[in-house]
Amino acid sequence: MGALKETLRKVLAEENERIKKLLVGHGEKVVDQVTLSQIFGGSRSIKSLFCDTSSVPPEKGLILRGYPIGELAGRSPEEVFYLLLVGKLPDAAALKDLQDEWKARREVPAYVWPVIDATPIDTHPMTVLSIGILAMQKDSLFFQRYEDEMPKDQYWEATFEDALTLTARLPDLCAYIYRRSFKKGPRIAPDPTKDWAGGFVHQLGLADPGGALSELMRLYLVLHSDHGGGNVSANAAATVNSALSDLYYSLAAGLNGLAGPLHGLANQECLTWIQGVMKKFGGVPSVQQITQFAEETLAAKRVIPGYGHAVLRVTDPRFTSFVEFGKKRCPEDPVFKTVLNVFEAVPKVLQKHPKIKNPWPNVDAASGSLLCHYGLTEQNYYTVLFALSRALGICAQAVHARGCGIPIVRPTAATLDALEKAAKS
Ligand code: CMX
Repeated sequence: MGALKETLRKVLAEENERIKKLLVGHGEKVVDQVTLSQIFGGSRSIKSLFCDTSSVPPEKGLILRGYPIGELAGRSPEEVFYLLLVGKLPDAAALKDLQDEWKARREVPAYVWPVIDATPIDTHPMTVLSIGILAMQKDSLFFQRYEDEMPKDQYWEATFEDALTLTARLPDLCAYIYRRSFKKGPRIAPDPTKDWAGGFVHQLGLADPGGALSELMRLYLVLHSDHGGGNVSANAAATVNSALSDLYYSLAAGLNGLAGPLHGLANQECLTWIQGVMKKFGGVPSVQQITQFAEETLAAKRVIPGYGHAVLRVTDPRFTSFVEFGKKRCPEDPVFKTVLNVFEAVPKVLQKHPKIKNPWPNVDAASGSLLCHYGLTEQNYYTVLFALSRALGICAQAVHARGCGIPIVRPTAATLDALEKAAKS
């Protein structure tokens, strides 16, 4: 891993130089302003964070290190993790280096399994994942080295080591959570011949003749890897990490945010909603029937999962990539066909409500239908897949934040009195 670490050292030195230059003479430059509505509106669109791994222009969607996400659809999670860390795709040697490193570190320590086994079997898989990550916290190199008086300029190296170990171990941990939660049998040992996604599918123990599920998993793990710095999971993890809580604490914090139904849990909710409409109409519902069902959902003051977004104002390109996969691989699947009909019906329903700023599908609108098609039918598990992927972005962001010396995050909260005074002034 020496080569990747040395490349990162150079990349971080250049990044720091750019930040230093930017701040000299421009430190007081105003880049945004804050309105009262934004303070009461979830801080939407205020530019107050720094994140260089990816960005989400509202009219385009996710861009990872300059690559629109659709262009990365054929890549592996390993390549994307390298890209997030270093800013460019790896050559063959660098890719092999990272794959070998992940393989060497992938075994979850034996003390973790009894911790997992102590949770009630009906505990949500996201809770079990969070517990599993925190159970490994004692292995944090950052934590240990901080206790040994690590100097500040080495924070990023210790964070990088934790990032590699954590991301290497997660497939094993996540696969066991699946096997245990859904009574699929004992843990399956890692297969050293497989890549990160293929090895994970192998450990899930699902049939994968022809490798289509592994291909879908590769796509899934690429598409969910990062989404800028302001989303709940990235933002929560970055805030916690800025207190120099190590990556185990920070990742668990971020993933706890991902477990919310307005964020990552929406992919589980989305499949449940789709199954609800299919059940009601006895098969693949027509666009008209879905329209009626969607209007009933809104009338019941519920959200339609998989639609809308806090930033995006177009169809999420990650949804488009999943749809392209489905059209190629399983166009006749009834759940997938329903997803396409929902795409025709729901935006028109949402557009009738001007308060809904984005009527278009997000990443969660199609993935469940594809997972179901390949036998991964337990939707309570879907956010764990999202988490496995999002860990790549969270870890890469933390390495850069510590490498750039970003201080503890501490915005100021105003009282109602102070805001009323500001409104009058
Ligand atoms: N169905 C019904 N109502 C919706 C809606 C949807 N899909 N999307 C937005 N709205 C509503 C909001 O609930 C809000 O209502 P209130 O004013 O009554 O509170 C109103 O429209 C305005 O919301 P907005 O400004 O358009 O959207 P927000 O930035 O507040 O919220 C999001 C964004 C994603 C939470 C919202 O669109 C939503 O709840 N979508 C469904 C859940 C979902 O798919 N989440 C996954 C997002 C992707 C991810 O992070 O993983």
